[in-house]
Amino acid sequence: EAPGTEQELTDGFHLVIDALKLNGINTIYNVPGIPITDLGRMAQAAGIRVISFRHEQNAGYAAGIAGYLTKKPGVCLTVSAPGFLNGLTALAHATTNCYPMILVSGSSEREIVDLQQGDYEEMDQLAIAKPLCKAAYRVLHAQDIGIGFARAIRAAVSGRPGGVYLDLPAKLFGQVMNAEAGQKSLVKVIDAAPAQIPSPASVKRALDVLKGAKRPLIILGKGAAYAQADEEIKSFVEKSGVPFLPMSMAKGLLPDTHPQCAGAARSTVLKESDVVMLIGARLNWLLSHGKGKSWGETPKKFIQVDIEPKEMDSNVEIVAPVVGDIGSVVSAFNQAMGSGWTAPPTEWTKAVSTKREENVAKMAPKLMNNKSPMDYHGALGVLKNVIKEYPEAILVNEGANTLDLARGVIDMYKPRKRLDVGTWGVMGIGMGQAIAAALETGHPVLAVEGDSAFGFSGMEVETICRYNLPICVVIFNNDGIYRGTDVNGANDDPATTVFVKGARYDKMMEAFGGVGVNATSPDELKRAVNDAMKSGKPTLINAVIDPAAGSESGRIGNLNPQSVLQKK
Ligand code: OXT
Ligand code: ADP
Ligand code: MG
Repeated sequence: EAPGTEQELTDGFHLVIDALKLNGINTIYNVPGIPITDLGRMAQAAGIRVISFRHEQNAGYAAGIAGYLTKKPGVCLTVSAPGFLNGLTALAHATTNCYPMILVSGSSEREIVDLQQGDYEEMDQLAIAKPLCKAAYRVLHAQDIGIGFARAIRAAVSGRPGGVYLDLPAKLFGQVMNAEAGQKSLVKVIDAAPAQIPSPASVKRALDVLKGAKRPLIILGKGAAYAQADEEIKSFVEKSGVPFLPMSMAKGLLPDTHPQCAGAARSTVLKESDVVMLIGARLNWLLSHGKGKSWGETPKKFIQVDIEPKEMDSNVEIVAPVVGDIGSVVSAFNQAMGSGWTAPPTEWTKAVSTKREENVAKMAPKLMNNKSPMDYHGALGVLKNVIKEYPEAILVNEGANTLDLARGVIDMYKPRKRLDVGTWGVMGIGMGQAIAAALETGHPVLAVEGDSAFGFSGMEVETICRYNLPICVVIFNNDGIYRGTDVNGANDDPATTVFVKGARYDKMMEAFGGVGVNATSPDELKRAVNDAMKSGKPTLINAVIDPAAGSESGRIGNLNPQSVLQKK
């Protein structure tokens, strides 16, 4: 070759990394292997934080919640077929929960897959991913990598956020092209999630309905928390004087101790309200579809604020739909309300606060229960005080009784500090969400886990130790699912819902160099959690809970199908 004619080259590996960096994506959650091991190494060398997990599902849950916390798509990177499938549950979960996430999977070669000739980890991944996400794309040529990532990023965060699948066949990574042309082929996504301004007529209609209410209620959902319009929402709620009910992940958007919070008067406000404004919350099963017994006899008018027009009238009639992004809608509300807004009748607000105080007072003595083994309330009383003392800490929570009781007992004070099982009530989000929360926010994490729930992602305690993350896992160990007392009367096999009695989960943490503690009383629990919060060391506390303390399916036992036949 004559001097001066050699051209600078780039390849698929580097174009993927450059596309991520150009778009401000600085973390990848992954499990390495063919064909993406080198991609991870090179990304790490290029300054991207590459967090390696023990199972793709946990990496995927981490990416999904990272998207929720940051409004940037969380990226999960997996190998082909089995790795892809492991990550797919998390992608579907992200889509269901409206978290922006991109699952990037290496895949086998098209020509072999399509002829079904049995390639290494052969699978038509694109076709399988499609129904489970918002959008799915495949990139075949290095010069299209920039466009592929741009489409994926825009699809994940614009409109209703969700999961996107990006298929990268192995051969793509090794393709070379001219470096300058490669650089030019990359796309920095401009205004990936554009403001969606509500129509003035819809804003007026909504406020007119709210104004006409005698017993209004605002329900805040995790869409409102996601929107990061915290100040606007707070001033709207306060200016309106309307009681608000936070869905579980919207707790803390305004403090649970706020005088207008109706969290502790849930059934009263659902039954007795006459106008309900939903902000970033769907009328799905968690709200009994907006009808039936839990909504009582009082006729309701629903106002709904959501970015997704198709959400309106999905379960009941919405008399005032407001389609737009929550930040824009709520600031339009604030402007239109001016200073002349009248608070709802004190008869109503008084009734709500009286009920709330009653419920809080009823619960208070249970939280002081000092007995050993602990019951849920005795243990949760301790953790309630920990979050009060460390309001910046992020609470991750899963289980059945462990979830439902912690949700009620532990007050949250700041937005996006409570991360839980979401719309599907899925077990297994625990360690993935805890890891991403620690990495993305830099704040300490308290993960409150049922012993069953923890088992779905427990191997990631090694990951927590490897990255030395400030995560304190508290396992509510009641020897099983819901309760540890079930007995199988038919043979010697254990009952289907029980685990090894007296298991010591704290030893798992010790195996990897973290701090393990066995806590049998509230005092021991308190000491151990406070030590963990102070030291920031990876800690796992095995909190011994009375196996008889829980109830079947926690607060949702009514969802278990029943037959009139009682055959066993
Ligand atoms: O107003 P009223 O009087 O009604 O009172 C309410 C509030 O006003 C009041 N309250 C308060 N009082 C006083 N003070 C305060 N601060 C306060 N705050 C509230 O308390 C009551 C109740 O309030 P709440 O909770 O707001 O209201 P309610 O009625 O419960 O709300 C309804 C719902 C539906 C919104 C709520 O219940 C909810 O959000 N539920 C979510 C439930 C959920 O998602 N559960 C998880 C799934 S369960 C099951 O599926 C499990 N599995 C199967 C499985 C799953 N899920 N996933 C996979 C991948 N595989 C399998 C399994 C395996 S759970 C599970 C494991 C369970 O075992 P563990 O060992 O992990 O856990 P343990 O049970 O601990 O053993
Ligand atoms: P929860 O479980 O807390 O009730 P859901 O997940 O059911 O909340 O509902 C969240 C809703 O918020 C979804 O309908 C989604 O379209 C909507 N949403 C998410 N982000 C925004 C946003 N920035 N602006 C408006 N709506 C949003
Ligand atoms: Mg349990």
